[in-house]
Amino acid sequence: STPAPRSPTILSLAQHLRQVERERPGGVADDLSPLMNQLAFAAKVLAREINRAALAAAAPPQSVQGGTNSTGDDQTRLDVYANQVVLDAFHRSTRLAGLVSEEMDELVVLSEGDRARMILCIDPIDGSSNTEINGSLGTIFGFYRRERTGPGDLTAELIEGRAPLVAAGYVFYGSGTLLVYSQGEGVRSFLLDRELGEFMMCHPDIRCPEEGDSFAANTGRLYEWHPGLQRYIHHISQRDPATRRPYSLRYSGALVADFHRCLLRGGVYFYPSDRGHAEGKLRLFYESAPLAFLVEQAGGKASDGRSPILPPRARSIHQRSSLVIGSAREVELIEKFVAEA
Ligand code: AHM
Ligand code: MG
Repeated sequence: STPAPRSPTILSLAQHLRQVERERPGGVADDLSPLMNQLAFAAKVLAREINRAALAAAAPPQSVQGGTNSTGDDQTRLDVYANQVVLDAFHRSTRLAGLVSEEMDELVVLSEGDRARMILCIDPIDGSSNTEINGSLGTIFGFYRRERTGPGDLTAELIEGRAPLVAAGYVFYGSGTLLVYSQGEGVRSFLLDRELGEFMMCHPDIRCPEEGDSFAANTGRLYEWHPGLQRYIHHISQRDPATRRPYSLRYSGALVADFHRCLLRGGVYFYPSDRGHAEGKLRLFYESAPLAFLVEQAGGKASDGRSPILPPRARSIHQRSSLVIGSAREVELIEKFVAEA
C-alpha cells in the first residue's frame, strides 16, 4: 500500500499558492495566485535594492530626491523606484483591473485587465524615513475584489465599498525579508531564502496574542492627542505586575516593523489624530485596512479608536484614518479610555 501523503515540511510561496488553488478551484485563489507571484517578484527586486539603499542615499547622484506625492509627503528616490517596480510587475497582468499606490495621485486602470476583478492598493515603501539609516522598511498591500468585470468607475467602487478586501499582506525588509499574507483563511509568513531566490514558508498559522505588554506610538505628540489617550499613557506607565504594567515602548518609525512585533508578540500600535494630522496620518486603503484584515484573521483587532477599520469608510482613495491595532484586549483598553474622556 502507498503511504498517505503528508504535508511537506519545506514549502515555497509558489508551491503553497498552487496547493490552495488546487484545493479550492474557482475561488479567489485563481486570481490571487498569479497576483501574489507577481507581488513576490516585486518584493525580491525591492529587497535587493533596499540592501544598498543606505549607500545609494549617501552617494549622489543616485540619491536624487523624488519630490512630493499625492498626499503631500516627501518622496525618497526609493519611493519613486519602488512604485515603478510595482507598476512594471503588474502592467501586463490580465488578473488586475486597477492599481492604487501611495505614490500616484489617481488609480491606474490596467490595459489588459478589462476582464479582471481585482484592484491592488499598495504602499510600495512604508517607513521611507528609515531608508538612509539602514532601518526597517516595508511594503503593504491589499487586494480588493469588484462585484463584476467590465467598464466601471473603479475609484468609486472602492470608496463606496463595492469592492471588498479579500486578501492582504505586507513585506517586512528587516534582518530578513519576510512576506506575511492572508486570503481569509488564517495568516502565513514566508521568509526570502536568498540562495534559492524563493519565499519559503516559516509560519503556517500566525495567531496574535490576546494581550501584550508593549506599545508602539510616536509619543512625541502626546500633548496633541485626545485627553483619553494621554490618560491611557499615564495608565500603562504605572507599576502593576498583575496587568504587566508598566508597558514597554517599542517604536521604529516603520509601521510594518512595529505592527509585526504586535502580531507575533502581542501589544498595540496606534497613530491617532493630532493637531498636525486631523484625520491621523496613515492611509486607509493601502496601510490601515490591509493590516486590519491581517490582524482580524489572526484573532486581533483594529479600530480608529472608536469603531472598526473594516469595512473602510472613505471619501477618497488616499483617505487617512486614525489607527489602533494589535492584541484584542489592548485595542479595547484604548477604546475604553477614548470613550470615557
Ligand atoms: P510613509 O508611508 O510615508 O513612510 O508613512 C507611514 C509611516 C509609518 O510607517 C510609521 O509608523 C509612521 O509613518 C511614522 O510616523 P512618525 O514619524 O510621525 O512617527
Ligand atoms: Mg510610504
